[in-house]
Order: sequence, then C-alpha cells, then structure tokens
Amino acid sequence: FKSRDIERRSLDVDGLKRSFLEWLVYSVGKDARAATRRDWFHTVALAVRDRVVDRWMDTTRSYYHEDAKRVYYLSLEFLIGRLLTNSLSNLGIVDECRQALDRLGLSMEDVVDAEPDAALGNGGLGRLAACFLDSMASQGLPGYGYGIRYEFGLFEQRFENGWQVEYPEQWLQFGNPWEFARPEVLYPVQFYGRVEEFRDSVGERAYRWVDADRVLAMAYDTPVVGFGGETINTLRLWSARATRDFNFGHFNDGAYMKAVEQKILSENLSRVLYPNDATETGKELRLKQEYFFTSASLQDILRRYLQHHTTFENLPNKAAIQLNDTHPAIGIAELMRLLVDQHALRWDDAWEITRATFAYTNHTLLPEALEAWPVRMIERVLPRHMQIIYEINAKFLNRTKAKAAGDNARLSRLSLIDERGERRVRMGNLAFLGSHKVNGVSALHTDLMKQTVFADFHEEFPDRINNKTNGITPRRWLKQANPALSELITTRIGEGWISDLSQIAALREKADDVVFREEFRRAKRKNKKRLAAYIARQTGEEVLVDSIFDVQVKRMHEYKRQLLNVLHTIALYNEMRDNPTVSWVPVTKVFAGKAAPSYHMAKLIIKLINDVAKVVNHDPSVHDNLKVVLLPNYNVTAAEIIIPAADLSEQISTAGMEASGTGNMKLALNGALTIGTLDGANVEIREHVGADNIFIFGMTADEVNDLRASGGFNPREVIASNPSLKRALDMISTGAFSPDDRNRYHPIVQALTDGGDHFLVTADFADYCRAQDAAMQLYRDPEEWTRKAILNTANMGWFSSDRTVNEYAGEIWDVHPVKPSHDG
Ligand code: 26W
Repeated sequence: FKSRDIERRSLDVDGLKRSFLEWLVYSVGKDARAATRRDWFHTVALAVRDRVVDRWMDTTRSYYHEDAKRVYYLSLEFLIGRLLTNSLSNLGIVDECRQALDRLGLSMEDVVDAEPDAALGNGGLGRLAACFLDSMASQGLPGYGYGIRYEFGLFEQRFENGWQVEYPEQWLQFGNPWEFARPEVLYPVQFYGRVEEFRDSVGERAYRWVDADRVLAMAYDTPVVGFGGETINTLRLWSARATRDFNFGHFNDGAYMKAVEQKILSENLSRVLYPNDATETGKELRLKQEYFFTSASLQDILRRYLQHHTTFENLPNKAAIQLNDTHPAIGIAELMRLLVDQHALRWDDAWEITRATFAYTNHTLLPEALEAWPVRMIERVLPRHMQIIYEINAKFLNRTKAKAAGDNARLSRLSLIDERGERRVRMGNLAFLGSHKVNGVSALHTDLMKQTVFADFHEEFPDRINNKTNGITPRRWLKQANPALSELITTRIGEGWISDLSQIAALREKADDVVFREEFRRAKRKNKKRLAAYIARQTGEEVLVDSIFDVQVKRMHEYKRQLLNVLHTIALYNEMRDNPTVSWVPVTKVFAGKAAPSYHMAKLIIKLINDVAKVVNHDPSVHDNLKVVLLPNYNVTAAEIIIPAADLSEQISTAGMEASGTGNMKLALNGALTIGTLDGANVEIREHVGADNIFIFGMTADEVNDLRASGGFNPREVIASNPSLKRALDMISTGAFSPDDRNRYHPIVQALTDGGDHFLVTADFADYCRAQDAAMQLYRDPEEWTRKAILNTANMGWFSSDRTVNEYAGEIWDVHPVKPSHDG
C-alpha cells in the first residue's frame, strides 16, 4: 500500500511510466497492445490527476481551517479547452511525461490530441472565466468556479458546400477523466408552483413556495491546477438529476410511464449550452438553466458558510459572489429568498447582506444582448422570485431622488421593470441594484457604461461602477501555446515572467539586438509552419510561410466586421490582378469563428468568405500572392495553434461596440502587430505597446456616437467616391463569387447600402485600407517589423489575468492568498 502510495505521487520519468502501465491495465482495462490513442489519453490523464489530488485536498482543507474568505465566480460559461498540457505544465512535468511516453513508444502529441476540447462557452465571456480560474489558482486565491456541466458544449462547426452546419459537440462521450462525480452533493431546485402567505411564529407575514416541481442539482468537481502546483482550486459544475419522488396520482391513473417521462425530461436542464453570443432569445429553458445553477451554487455556498457560523451577518466577510454578466443575476432574488423565507431574516438585514456579497461584471452594451425576462414568464417559473423582485423595486423607487423631484421618466428608466410593451424584468438593473460593485471590462467600456445603459444608476450610485480591464493567462497563451517563443524568452530573461508577466518588459531592450530578432523570427516561422500544416490538413489549401499571416479569429458578428476584412481582401485581389508585374507582399488571410445557428447574416458572411476563398485561391493571375482560408470549428485548441503564428491581428470592430476583446491581447502577446480601431481594450493596448507599434484606423467611439446622433450617413455617397470599394461591392452583388446564385449576397449588399450600414463598414473602409497598406509596407522590412513585434510582446505584461484578478481581489472581493499546508 505504502509503495503504491508513493507511486501515485512520483513525478519522475520512471514513476510516471509505471503509473501509466498500471492505470492502463487496472482502470482503462486494456493492455499496451490493444490500447488506442484515446485509451492512452485517459491513462495519462488519470495518472496526472493522481499527482493533483493530495494537493487539492490540502488546499481545500487549508481554506476550511482558516475559514478563509472565498470568492465564488458564477458563470454560465467556462471555455476551458483541453487540460492535459495545462495540468502537466502547471505541475512542471511536461518533459518527464514526454520521456515516459517515449519509453513506451508513444508520442506525446498523439496523446494530447486525443483529448476533447471542453467548449462550455461561446466566446470571450466564457474564456475570461477560464483564464480567471487559472490566475486565481496560480496566485493562491481561494476561488471557486460554479457553472453547468453541459452534456453538449458549443456545437461543432463544419462547412458543407461553404455553409456552416452545426453538429452536437459530444465531449463527454468517452468519459471525462478530470472530473469527480459527487453524488452526495445534491441540492433540490424548484420551478413553477405558487406562493402561500402565512403568519410566522411572531405573527409576521411570511411566504412559502408550494406545489413546485423539483429537480436535483448534482455536483461534478474538476481540480484547477495553479502554476507550480501549490494551490489546486475547484471548478464545481452542476448536472440535473431527476428526483425520486413520484406523483402518486399518476400511479393510480395507471400512468406510471408518464410520471417517469416527466422525471427524464427534467434532466434536459443541463443538456446543452445555448449557442448565442450576444443575442438574447428569451427561452424558458434558458431562464431555468440560469436559476438551476445559481440556486444550487448559493445553497452550496451557504452550506459551506454555516460550517463555521450560526448567523448570517458575517456572510459578506466570508463570501464574495461575482456575477459573470447578468446570467446568474436571479441569484440576488434567490439569496433574498433563502435568507428571508428559509432562514427567517428581516428583509432589510437580508438586503444589506445580499448587496455586500454580490458584485456584477457587465460584458456588453449591445441592446440585443441585455437580458430582460417577461414578467409573465418569471411569475410562472419562479413565482416567489417575482414577488421579491417587485419588493426590491418598490423599496428602491420609493427612496430614490427622482421620486422627490417628480422625474417620472427617470424613475421608469431606473425601474427593474420595463413597462414599454410586454412587461419585462431588466436583469442588468437587478444586478446593479443588488451588488456593491459593478464593473466594465476595459476603460472605454466602463466609461460608456456610465454614459449609456447605466447613466441613471451611475448618478444614483456614483461609487458603484469601476473598471477592471480584462487579461489573459500567460500560462496557456504563451508558455503552453507557444513553446518556441517562451523557451527563447526564458533563455534571455529567466522564467519569472510565467508567474509575473510584468517581467516580460525586460525584453524591450532586446528589440534592438539583431541576434535576438533573428531568433524571434525563427520562433514565429516555426509557429507559421505548424499553422500552415494545420491549414493544409483542415482545408487542403497550401499557403506560403513567408506571406503575412493576417488573422481574424473570433465569433462571427456584424459588429466585429469580418465584412470589412473581406472587402479589403477583394480590393487587394483586384489590385494584384490589375498590376501583375508589381512585386507584392504575399498575404494569407486567415479567418475562423462560429456563427450563432439562428444568426442568418453571420452565416451568410461565412459563406461569402468561403466563396471568395474559392475564387481567389484558384486564380493563377495572383501567383499565390493572396490566399484566403476560413478554418472550421474555431475553439480553444485551434486558437492555440493559430495565435502563435499570426503576424497581423485584426481587431476591427465598430468603435464603442467591443466591450474589451481578449483575443487582441493573446495575439499581441505572441508578437502579432494589431490593426484595429480605438475600441475596447485596443485603446489600452495602444497605450502599452506604443502608438508606433500598432496600426490604428477608423472612427472613434465619440465620432460614431456623433454620426449616429446626427442621423447617420449615406453609404451610397461613400461608395460612389471610392472606386475600389465600389468595385468590390459590385463584384459581390453581381455574383462574381457566387456564379451559381447571383443574388446570394443581396442581403449583405443591402445592409451596407440602403440598409444604412449600421456598423459603418463603408465609412471606415478607406482608412482601413490605408492602415493595411502601411502594414504591408512595413512587412517588407523584416528587421523593423520584428522590432515592433518584440515590443508588442515585451509591452503586454500588464494584460496578464493575474493583474486583473488581483485588482478584483483588492478592490471588489477583499480576498487574500492562502498558503496551503501540504504536511497532512
Ligand atoms: C444569450 C445572451 C448573451 C448575452 C451576452 C450571451 C453572451 C453574452 C456575452 C456578454 C457576450 C460576450 O462574450 N461578451 C464578451 O466578453 C468578453 C469578456 O469580457 C469581452 O472581451 C468581449 O469584448 C465581449 O464581447
């Protein structure tokens, strides 16, 4: 027993190898001859998990013994991607594992590639949550992630005839070696029913929620390995389980099967992630998902708190709950319900505790993304919560200044209920009111929050809104994804940058070192070869490694303006055809991203990119100087291959519309130069990397605002005055890229012309082309390009999510690192 015990912890090559063989036989149930790559992945993951478990329990025990204040990050999305390389790297045993596999005749890459990508998120918001988990664990902060264990993650995207087609993402199909099922951690969550009023023991009016349907939330825990392996935190995801209680009426009716069917249906709650990024559909199942995981998480948080406390006044000193957008905002009403109805607190005390415990992060200002649930729906699904929301609203509106001033318009804007049309609950207002701090995710976005959606609330509560500019984890996005560059960096400045990215500033002086530049280019070239091979495998297209890799990877959305990039591509194609004797800088346009399945315009843009690629890539008159590729199924795993290989990073949203962006940070950290608008965090990236080392173009957020306020502009005039834009648009509209269906792109052309060009694509086109030309000219001078690329990497230290999380910890959560004791 003792020796096996040691075996499970051993971090050397021999110990790992013996563990692998043991796990393969006794847990996977195969011998080495019969094992598939997937069997080996499961084997290695289980052996690595062994190396984590003791430290995980130590960490949890230390938090418990110190009764440390914890932070709970409530998020409907965690876009974590693969975990094997991440765990090995944070444990510091990548090489040992590679050697152990080598001795077994296996390739580490093959084993790593057998892991499915955990895509429990749509895009930026979900990935941010995953970066925060890594940063909290890496800094010893007592942070828990709470979310849903979706059986199906974000859909798998394939292209069929150039169109996006969605397939279910069955990431759990072959089991998940990282998670621990906790069948004993089970909480009831109710829906529907009605509210009964009664008199409590002291004769006060009280309420209970009765005749409700019940579902159980069952916990699955995944260890979150911090860098260095000191702290191992927990990501707890809830899965819906049917209750065992039966409706006896059904038995008597002989409807046993019907009763069982109802139970089975209740498990649909955790079946699938909604694939909408920034469009709210108002579906009842979605509301139920939000309440399901929020209620289970709050019950769990209170249970943990009550291990050390008997009253609730200390809850805000022991728990900080961060709402990742409004998706868990119903938690404010739920905590009130738990405190008032179940624990008999007085309303005002409960409200004070609730507000001191919650904080809310806003991730978008797009009106179509702001959650507003119909009152009728909440009344039906969560009747007691609707009452509580009314009560919160009444008390708030009664004491606002607007009331005194008789400013009814302002009162109705502050109200939790939107009374225009069908009455709806504004979840953003609820989240704001129920939180002690509300933050935006970049300096510009936070300013715009104060000026737009939350202007009235900001006036009412001037200290509540604050900024926390997003960040990214340097472990996954530099160390793991870009071994070539990270090894080079470490040879020059040591490895302190991995846990303190500000140290990467030491590379600044290396920008003038001709030898370092050569090595930096060599690392980039290696990554570009890797991407070229990936492109060939995925699309069959051969691209020039020496071309500019011009990369736009993100969700497909009109505001992100992939169309602007496509129009430039077509204009460049025309120029190259018109001037075949000019020596062009070869360009490879790399696109990747998913469209929401119901977002027809975004899907049409995908088809357009594929159609343009087909024409351009097969036109011999451009001599391979231009290639266009749209990579399928963009996810964290694909990002790890694409981002380190990029030369140019496209961050070209209409100013004022991208809350922050985080892909912009990943690309710049990996030495890509940004071409972008002054939107989101691009503004701060420019400040850090220097205006000389970034290509900024286009209207500012203020200019966009003014233009729209003054009644917009006439895209027809802009188009008529720009021949290359006119020609590109004419080609699209006359079917040059869609000879099989010449009207296919009518909706796109329409939106850019008579539709008024809401996203100002035509308005920014000329300046975008100017910036693109400047980038192409600079690329002709490899030394100068590399110098700027190095300065990008060197100046991105501030954008570490360690810095972001520390700001949250100090200014919102008041949580502090805990050093786990590892001596039992
Ligand atoms: C279904 C409704 C809905 C509404 C909003 C789904 C998803 C959202 C998210 C807020 C969209 C999102 O991911 N926002 C992104 O958040 C990132 C992290 O803060 C920012 O970097 C991006 O700019 C922002 O678009």
